[in-house]
Amino acid sequence: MPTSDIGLDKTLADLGVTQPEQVALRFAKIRVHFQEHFQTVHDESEWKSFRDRWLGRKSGVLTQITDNWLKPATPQLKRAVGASLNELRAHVESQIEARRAAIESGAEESALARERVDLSLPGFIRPTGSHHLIRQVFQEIEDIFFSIGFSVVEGPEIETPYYNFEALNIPEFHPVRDDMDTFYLELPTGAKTPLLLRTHTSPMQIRTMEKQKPPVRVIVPGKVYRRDNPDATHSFAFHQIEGLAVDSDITFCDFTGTIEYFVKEFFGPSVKTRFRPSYFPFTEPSVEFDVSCPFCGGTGTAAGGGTCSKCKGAAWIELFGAGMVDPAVYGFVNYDAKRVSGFAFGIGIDRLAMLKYGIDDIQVFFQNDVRFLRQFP
Ligand code: FA5
Repeated sequence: MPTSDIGLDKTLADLGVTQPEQVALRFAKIRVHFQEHFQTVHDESEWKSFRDRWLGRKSGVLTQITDNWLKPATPQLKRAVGASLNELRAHVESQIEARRAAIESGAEESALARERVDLSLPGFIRPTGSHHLIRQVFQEIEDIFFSIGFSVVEGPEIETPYYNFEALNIPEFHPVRDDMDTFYLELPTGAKTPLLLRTHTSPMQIRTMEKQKPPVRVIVPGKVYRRDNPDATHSFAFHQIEGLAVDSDITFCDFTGTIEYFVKEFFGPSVKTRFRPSYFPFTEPSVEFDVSCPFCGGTGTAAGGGTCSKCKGAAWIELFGAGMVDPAVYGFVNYDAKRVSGFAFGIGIDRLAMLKYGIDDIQVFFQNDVRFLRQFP
């Protein structure tokens, strides 16, 4: 209803109001008008225009009553207009405030309703990944060695020739370096020492012994690099786990017992083991460690007859190199070779995993094909 309909644009005299009772009637009409308008206010923007229309300083209804009715009122009517105006103001203000609170809490409730979780709805299935098979094999091996008192240390993949070769009793021009050609880093001219990608985890033997006195019992999992051409059993980046135990009284029997324990835990108790003489400049004596072929049960014959394709009929599979630590190595780390003894081994993880899980091409470990990875959840 426009304000002109309730006479707000006129003075009381213009409206013919001369008695206090008539004033009361006029104000009663305004209350009705207020209530009608009040019903239509439901949200914040409606509330704001409602508030401005009634309480606005310049042209709100209450301002108009003050300006057009109260100020020009005759002394006889002034008191009645003033009293009614005060009552109306109190009513309008309290109603407007109450509606503001109602709108606010209503908005909160509906926001809460929007956020409420319906527990009966089906959940989201988020696919979880799994560890790469190589990581799983590392874990298996680490657990076995943890159980007999070894701990894990890790070291840098970028090494100096000293740690990768010299301190392991492999001087420059030693023929063993041919088998371990690697990648060298481009360094600024004038750099004091070349840097290379380590060819094995054995440098950590030196770094560990430099840092701690015997007893030492560590394994070193990690990535290593060689300039080998990729084929089914070779990669230029692969994984090894080094083992080193040094103490005052470690014998060759401790060495063979530890290795056999590990292999039977890893492949199962029925697997047979054997040592063959070998050569590494940092172990003396050195051995290659073989297991009876787990695929043909150490017979050399495949289940359906014919030669076993895994061991090629040999009945044995070469697993890794190892040996008693060469006394010359102790000289590089200030251990007294007369007082300490120990053993070391270096296991190629990729080939071990291939053996255990029947994988015939090392390259699948690096291709990230999920059809392969999902077979090892
Ligand atoms: C070594 O690397 C010695 N550091 C091991 C060692 C440690 C001997 C401590 C004695 C004492 P070798 O070069 O044989 O040894 O390599 C160890 C294993 O790494 C191999 O048995 C094989 O499983 C794996 N390996 C070697 N070259 C590759 C390659 N290009 N790709 C994948 N695996 C490889």
